Amino acid sequence: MLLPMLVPESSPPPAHALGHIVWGTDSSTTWKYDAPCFQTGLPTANEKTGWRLDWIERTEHPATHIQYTQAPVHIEWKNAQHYGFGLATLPASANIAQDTLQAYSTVLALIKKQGFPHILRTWHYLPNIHAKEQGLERYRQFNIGRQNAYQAAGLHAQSPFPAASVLGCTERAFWKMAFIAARSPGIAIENPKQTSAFHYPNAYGRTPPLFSRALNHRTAQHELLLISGTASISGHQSMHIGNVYAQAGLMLDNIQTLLQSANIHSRRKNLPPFQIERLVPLCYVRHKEDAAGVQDYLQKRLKTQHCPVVIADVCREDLLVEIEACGTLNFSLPL
Ligand code: 3EB
Repeated sequence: MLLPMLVPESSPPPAHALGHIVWGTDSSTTWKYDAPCFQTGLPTANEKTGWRLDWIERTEHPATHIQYTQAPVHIEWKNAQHYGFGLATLPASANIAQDTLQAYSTVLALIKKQGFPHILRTWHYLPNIHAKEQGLERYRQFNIGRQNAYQAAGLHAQSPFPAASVLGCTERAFWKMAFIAARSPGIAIENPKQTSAFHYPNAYGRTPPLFSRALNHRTAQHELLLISGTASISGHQSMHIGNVYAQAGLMLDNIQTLLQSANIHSRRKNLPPFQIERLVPLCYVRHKEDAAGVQDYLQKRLKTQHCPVVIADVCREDLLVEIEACGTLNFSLPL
């Protein structure tokens, strides 16, 4: 069973985590992690502490933790029974499509060799995401590299694309991706109110973004739901341009619609389904000034204790806010 746990960065890391993602920085914490740790460098907006997402697989199965280099790509990888978590890094070149192809190809080959060929979730924070490179936005160049890598690996249109988050960041030196992979494939969940990203029209780039809106993955003990970065998009169109609260509203409506789709597919018919209040959320806002108000709005509507808000460039220039989420249904727990 894979459990996501969101904690302040100041909490001690749990034993046996497969991986960690840290948003914000708390210079007073210097944990030594026994698993790949993605220090995203994205700042939290209005909080002193950083937030850390710990991925924990509940299993007796011993873990394998390796460092793998195929220059210039370096991958740190840790797996247990059903799941593994990885962090891929390479020095950024002047060609993000090439970097993306190279990094993905190395990752896809490594996870196959390790016995976890199904990539379920990716997190990307790309320097200068809206800047142009050879006349084309870097995000679009990234999409070209990602598609080329899937094609080269023969994965194109075969198993579902992973759930993903792609945002801009300020760190310039490295191309980085954190990812989760599994021994068995996930089930793609799409949003009937949004065009599937892999079917976006050419206006958003000649190479579409290859990700699923959400991925459901199950073992005998549980169901895992991994929801991609979700924004104020209806069909394929950005909505409520310039209005961050209206965007936040539609983005949560999109999460609700995705949950309905996920619950139709869920195996757990007679038990409580995935519920928005029980998900682990993480929100991105483009402008620092919007962070506190958006956080307040989200915590009221999500009824959650805490929704971290970090500052990042959402990958469509006209969008101001985006949210991702994940959650687990545990079959063995009475509810
Ligand atoms: C969107 O829905 C907004 O390129 O992998 C969100 C999540 C977005 C993932 C990706 C892009 C990606 O199109 C942007």
